[in-house]
Amino acid sequence: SLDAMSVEVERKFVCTPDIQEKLREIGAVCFGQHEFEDKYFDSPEYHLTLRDVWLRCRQGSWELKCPTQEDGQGREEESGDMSLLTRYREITRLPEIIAKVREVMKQECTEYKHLRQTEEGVKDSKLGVKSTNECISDEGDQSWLRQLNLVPFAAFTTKRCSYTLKEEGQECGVRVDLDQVDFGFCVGEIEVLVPDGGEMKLALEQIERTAQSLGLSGEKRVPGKMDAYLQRYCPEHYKQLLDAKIL
Ligand code: V4E
Repeated sequence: SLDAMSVEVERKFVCTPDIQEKLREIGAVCFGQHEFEDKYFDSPEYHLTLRDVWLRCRQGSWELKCPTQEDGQGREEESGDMSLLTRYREITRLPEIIAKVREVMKQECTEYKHLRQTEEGVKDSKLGVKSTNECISDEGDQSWLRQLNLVPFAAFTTKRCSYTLKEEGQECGVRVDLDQVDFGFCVGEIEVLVPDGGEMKLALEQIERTAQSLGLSGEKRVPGKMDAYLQRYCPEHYKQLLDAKIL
């Protein structure tokens, strides 16, 4: 995404063999096919992902996906197809990513302080040693990862076909991605990027309409690339995320 802070509203769907034909029928235009590698990072204790925070490096570009403030407030009434939608704030500027990661790790420290070992307390106190600016003064320097005790937990390559669907009179278009990952898994995504302060309701309606015109109503929650990856390669991490109701 180009915005430094925007909300990605997304609905995943199961790819059927006729999906490309259906996309053509509803006027979706394929605007490119590309391949990229994603590497995801977390602390060994999964401080980030257990809070539904996802730090990744895609072809050298960093991105942090975090739950939006609205999540958990007023979403309980959402039922049926609406519950298939996910909303994440996407942060793409490195200083902001680092600040947010620090904040999330501190939250965890405060809430679980009484359960913590002395050793972890010492480690936590190191988080604030260097200023954000010092950490990223050298381009390509990834000392901030070490300082925050972040290690890779997943890496995979995706082949993506991207489609756009521009409805008449609408500012931002709907995008549909068909993803195929290197460990043998496919998933489709309908998404709208809502810029900071943009209209959320419109995005939700656009996604709903697109899903319906693709004949996708009545599906249950669809596992994404990460679900499939963790289930296969990191069963312990996967179980913790299921138990925490993150996945
Ligand atoms: C947010 C999230 C994860 C990180 C990967 O996010 P996703 O949008 O699935 O990846 P991708 O490659 O399509 O990113 P893009 O190219 O659009 O930037 S892994 C799990 N989650 C949470 C999550 C969830 N709980 N439920 C659903 C349906 N999706 C994601």
